[in-house]
Amino acid sequence: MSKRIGFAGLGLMGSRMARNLLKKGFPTTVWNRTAERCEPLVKEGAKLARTPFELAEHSDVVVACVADPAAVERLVFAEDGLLGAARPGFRYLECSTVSPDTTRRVQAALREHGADALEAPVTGSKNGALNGTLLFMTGGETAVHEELLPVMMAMGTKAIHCGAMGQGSTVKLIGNSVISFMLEALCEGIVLGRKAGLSIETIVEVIQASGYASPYYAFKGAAIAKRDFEEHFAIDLLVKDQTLMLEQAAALQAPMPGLAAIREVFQAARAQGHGREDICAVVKALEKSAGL
Ligand code: NA7
Repeated sequence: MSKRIGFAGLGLMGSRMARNLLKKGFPTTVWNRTAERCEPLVKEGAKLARTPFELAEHSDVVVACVADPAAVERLVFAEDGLLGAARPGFRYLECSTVSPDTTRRVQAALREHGADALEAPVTGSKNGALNGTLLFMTGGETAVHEELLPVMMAMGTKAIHCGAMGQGSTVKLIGNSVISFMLEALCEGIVLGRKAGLSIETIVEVIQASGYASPYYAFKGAAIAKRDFEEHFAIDLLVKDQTLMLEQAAALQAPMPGLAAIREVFQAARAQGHGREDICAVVKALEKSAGL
């Protein structure tokens, strides 16, 4: 028998991930802070939960994909939170990108009720969520990873177990630090190149023919060339991750001077009103500084 799934958080990522679970035949119940966002999935066969508590009551596994640590706090620990319905055997799959401290705290609280959690932040953004090709990086018990693998494989194609609870979130934050550097470097190059009279296409063509080619440069370079800033992954959310990474860096006394500087460029883009645009809209902040 398929596990009964509860899905919390029907944003850009979660709505697409929940749809894949439904399509693969998992009995699915959904909850979202703004209840109207549940309507399309309910029309497609999902059940509706009024609270996270009710969601957990009707599910064997709750999958969460919410914005940030505050959202996880609300989902799990609020008076009507899912913790109240935790019981032996209940599982929580945390797909949001949050801090390792948050996922460890959630796991400890669930374990007091005989339940357990696996953190499984994802990469692949909107298209990966839509096509069911996400990569999961997990933290938690190996046995829980194995147990929840069929649920993850309904939404993605690969899951790498990174270690104990907290390690999945840490790897995810490292990954988002790396793409921050890659994207900001590309955007600085594009802005300078344009001032020097080069086309974006020529810059990207040379990068892609070189030893430092990456599908990421092709994807984001093409979007910038078309001025297509529709959200795949919002600047607000990347700044949230950069901040979580810098907090962890401070706690571990591991300086990240590059990331600290790059975050300011993304902060400038937010201040200019681009927070809900795709992360490649950071080019607009650099264009503005360069007088383009
Ligand atoms: P979105 O599209 O911004 O969606 C965020 C979701 O989180 C959405 O369902 C929100 O509900 C929910 N949310 C935000 N704040 C809260 C609080 N305080 N309480 C409960 N629910 C909340 O983000 P993405 O789908 O792109 O990304 C989701 C995660 O994956 C994030 O960690 C990324 O970094 C990776 P709403 O509809 O606004 O009521």
